[in-house]
Amino acid sequence: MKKILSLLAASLAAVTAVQDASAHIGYGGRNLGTWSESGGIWSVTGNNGTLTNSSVGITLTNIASDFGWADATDSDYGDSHKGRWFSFTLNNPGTFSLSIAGGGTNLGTQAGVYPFDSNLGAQFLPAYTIYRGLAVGSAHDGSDVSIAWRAGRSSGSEGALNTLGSFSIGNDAGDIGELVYVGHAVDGTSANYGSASGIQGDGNADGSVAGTFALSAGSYSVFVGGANYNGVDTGNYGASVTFGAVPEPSTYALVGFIVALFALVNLRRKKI
Ligand SMILES: [Ca+2]
Ligand SMILES: [Ca+2]
Ligand SMILES: [Ca+2]
Repeated sequence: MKKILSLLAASLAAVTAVQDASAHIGYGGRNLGTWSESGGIWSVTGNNGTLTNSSVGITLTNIASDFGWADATDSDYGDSHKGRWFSFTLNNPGTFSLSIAGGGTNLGTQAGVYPFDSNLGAQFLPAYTIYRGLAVGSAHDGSDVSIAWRAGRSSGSEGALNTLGSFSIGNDAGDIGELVYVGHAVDGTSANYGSASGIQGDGNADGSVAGTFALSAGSYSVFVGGANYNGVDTGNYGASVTFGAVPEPSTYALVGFIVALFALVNLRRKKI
């Protein structure tokens, strides 16, 4: 039985490797979960990674470049496999935070997650874009439908990926779907992510970035990539991705209101 299990694991790893090599958009191993809210409490199912304090954390050790996100902010777009794709589904609307601790150095086959070290050279400055919707199965930049879409937008495009707006990408069977831009977060300043208009950096290129988004119910894609516009490194960077529900301010407001009400009632009782 053990042998069969390890054989299964090996074939699964092989399948994953093949998928990576053919550069289709895939979410395998990077599901941030299906989230449901009841009475202000969120529960999550189906997630990869670990669940801690109502947040799902997934560690990456194989982000394919240090420039993938930034290179898709310009007029010739970018390559959708120069980063990593995540998915999540919300059964209810809510406010969610997504943070990335990057900084992992490019150590090739020894890639892993290391703390950001300002004394080191090339490191991973993280950025991400959230899109509403999931890519159609086996979508890639080079399918006929993707190329047709790209040709209508920009001549000589590097791919279909647009990290500052919506874009469409399809598969070899001719299926195509749109990923609808929701928002982005990026580490650093224009000194690293370039001069495209509309980018909102966090002002400090320290290998980490975080953002909070009010999201409606539905399925979402997240592209995580490097924020070094002039980067050329196609190595293996590491990063930790953490996603979780943020308590609604209205909940705090309601609690505050109830506390104030009790105080008022108590005050009145004392007066009587
Ligand atoms: Ca580009
Ligand atoms: Ca480029
Ligand atoms: Ca930062």
